[in-house]
Amino acid sequence: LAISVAVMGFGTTAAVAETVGFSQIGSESGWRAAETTITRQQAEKRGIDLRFSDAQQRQENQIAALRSFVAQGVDAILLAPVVSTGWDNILMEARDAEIPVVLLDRRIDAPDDLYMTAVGADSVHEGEVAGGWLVDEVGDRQCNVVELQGTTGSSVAIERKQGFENAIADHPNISIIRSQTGDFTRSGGKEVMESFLQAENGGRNICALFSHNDDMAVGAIQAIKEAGLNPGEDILTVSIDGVPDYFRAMANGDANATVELTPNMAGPAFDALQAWWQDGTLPPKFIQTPSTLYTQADDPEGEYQRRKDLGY
Ligand code: GZL
Repeated sequence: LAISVAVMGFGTTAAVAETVGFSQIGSESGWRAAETTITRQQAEKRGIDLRFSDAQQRQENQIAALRSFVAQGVDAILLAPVVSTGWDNILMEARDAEIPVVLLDRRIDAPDDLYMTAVGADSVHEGEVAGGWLVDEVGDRQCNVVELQGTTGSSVAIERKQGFENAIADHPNISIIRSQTGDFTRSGGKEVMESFLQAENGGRNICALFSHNDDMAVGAIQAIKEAGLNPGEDILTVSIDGVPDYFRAMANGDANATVELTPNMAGPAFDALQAWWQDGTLPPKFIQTPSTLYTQADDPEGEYQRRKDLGY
């Protein structure tokens, strides 16, 4: 049985078992892997046929996947866009095929009629929460910060950086002395942190690390230890995601704070799609997920256990 509904420029045949194509960035971080696991679980429980593609963090692979989903005539597309530009043409092909696109966890620079809605955190706010913690933590003390940036050109790397800079703007005692991408990976975070430590008197000039995600921070913590310093004490660490291994580091005193990002972006995305398939209800253009700060005072061991049950 198929119900044909042509609404607001998106037409679709909402079949009994909808087919959704998911173009996932890759599995560069623990958070990303959890997002994939939870998306599969969310599709399963809704009886949605999920077609999955892992792009190994390459935009051209995502574009090819989207073109394939359009050719298959899927009922909807989920896209976690690795970078924020270069999507207009392929998204016009999806729109011309009347296939709605929902963005997960990152944003794009494109006309907003090219996607139905975007699910994710306010990434500028994430950076502001992280920076705000450091401002409160160091007070008037001079604090040289090193920054591990996420994937170059991704909306989250651009916006988290902006937010952190907003938070420290009125505190001249806090400044970012080095900033480089670690591409959201543990190995990237470790390698770049090693170069920061070597360049900054073995790390003795560094007061704090701001990392755009926990996986890079976990790699950096290893590098700090190998340099003979105590992470979480000699060098404070503040990060974003809230993955189990970072909570474990906080429980051990090796890390200080993180801003949680839910890996369950698919739940709100599928809810929006099902409402639309059901009766043509269109979601808002942005469905915001919360950004909660966790520190060593917030039962990090318990949070570690809770997230192990979450799909990590
Ligand atoms: C953020 C998401 C980021 C995570 C990283 O919304 O896009 O991508 O913070 C992941 O762990 O690589």
